[in-house]
Amino acid sequence: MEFRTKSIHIGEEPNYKDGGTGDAVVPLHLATTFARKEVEIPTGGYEYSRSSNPTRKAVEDKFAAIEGAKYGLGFSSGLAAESTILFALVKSGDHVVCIDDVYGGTQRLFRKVFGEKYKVEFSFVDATNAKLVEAAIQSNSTLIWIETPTNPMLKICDIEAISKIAKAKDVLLAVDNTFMSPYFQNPLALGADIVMHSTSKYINGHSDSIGGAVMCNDDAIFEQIQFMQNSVGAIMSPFDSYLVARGIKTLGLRMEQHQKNAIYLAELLEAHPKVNKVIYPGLASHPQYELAKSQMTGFGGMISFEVKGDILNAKNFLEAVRHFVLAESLGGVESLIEHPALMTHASVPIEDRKKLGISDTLIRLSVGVEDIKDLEQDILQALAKA
Ligand code: P1T
Repeated sequence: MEFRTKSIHIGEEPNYKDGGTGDAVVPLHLATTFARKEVEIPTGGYEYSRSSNPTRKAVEDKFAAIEGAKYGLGFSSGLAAESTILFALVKSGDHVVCIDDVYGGTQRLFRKVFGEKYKVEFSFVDATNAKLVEAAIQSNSTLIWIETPTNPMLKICDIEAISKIAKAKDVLLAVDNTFMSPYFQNPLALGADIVMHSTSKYINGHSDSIGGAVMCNDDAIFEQIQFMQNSVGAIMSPFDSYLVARGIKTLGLRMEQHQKNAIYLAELLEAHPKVNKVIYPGLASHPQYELAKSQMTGFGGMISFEVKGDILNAKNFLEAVRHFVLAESLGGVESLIEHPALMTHASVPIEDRKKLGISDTLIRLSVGVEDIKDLEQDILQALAKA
């Protein structure tokens, strides 16, 4: 099956068996527990909803299908998915190599929780250079964690090259694929061991559900993560599973429109006199444009750019837009705009932000699927006020 067919049909095959009603859409199963006819056998295959739930199973089957994976798991947030991966696969005294420009919340989780509290060692490196990843690997390294493209600098890592290094050094590679969604990039096919998504973004796509997903192919990795998920209880609720399953059905359609609008606006911004620089993987000016074309099937809907001037010019712009909602998060049908240094990446130490290029004039756009004429007008009138 092709992507859009899978995203609609997998996990929602009508059930006519044993008096099943043949729902064309997965029902919302709110039951926390499931009755059995015999003491030792769960009659319908389900026991207790923390361990597994029919609505969650439907969305988990979709997660696996759209990433081309054997297994999918649904979590209560992207960070819950990340925490569970680390609890399952990393222990105190282990070392993790992480890309430097990682989402601020991920960096906080790694440094403050796993680093300071559980004594896991981290090296934050510029993983756009695979050699730096290789050089950072130590005898106690067990995991490499990358985001590509990164949040918010849209740096791109060579997944295939890093996966070869990981295999040679017997270290696992996990990729946060939130920015591209499974429609534009499939890290498992490029050699990654684990893929993670914040489903709060493109996968759900409507800014009305916080969730996370993990996909993998290896039986042992899956069993460890599933065991940990059931043990710590970081599960996607039935209602969120229902919403996310619904969102996935239009993921392909939405990603095409996000990208179309983003390409248009990236070119508009790049040519504008009040703009310093534009970072978008689909622009020939992006330093890894060739790599982007080779490992992704599209460029997505995220743009970062700097307005000319100082923080006041940036604030004027941010407060002047009308159709772009000034808010954290990304990947919804509505366009969002934010200031990484003051909002999503405020928890990243200031020296690190400076090194990464998260400046006071950097603005991040999550380009929605609205009519491009309205978005264009909005950007132009706000730039006039910047
Ligand atoms: O918010 P949550 O579902 O827990 O996902 C965390 C997360 C993980 N990975 C990436 C790449 C992310 O962008 C996020 C969340 N990011 C934002 C809220 C943001 O505005 O960037």
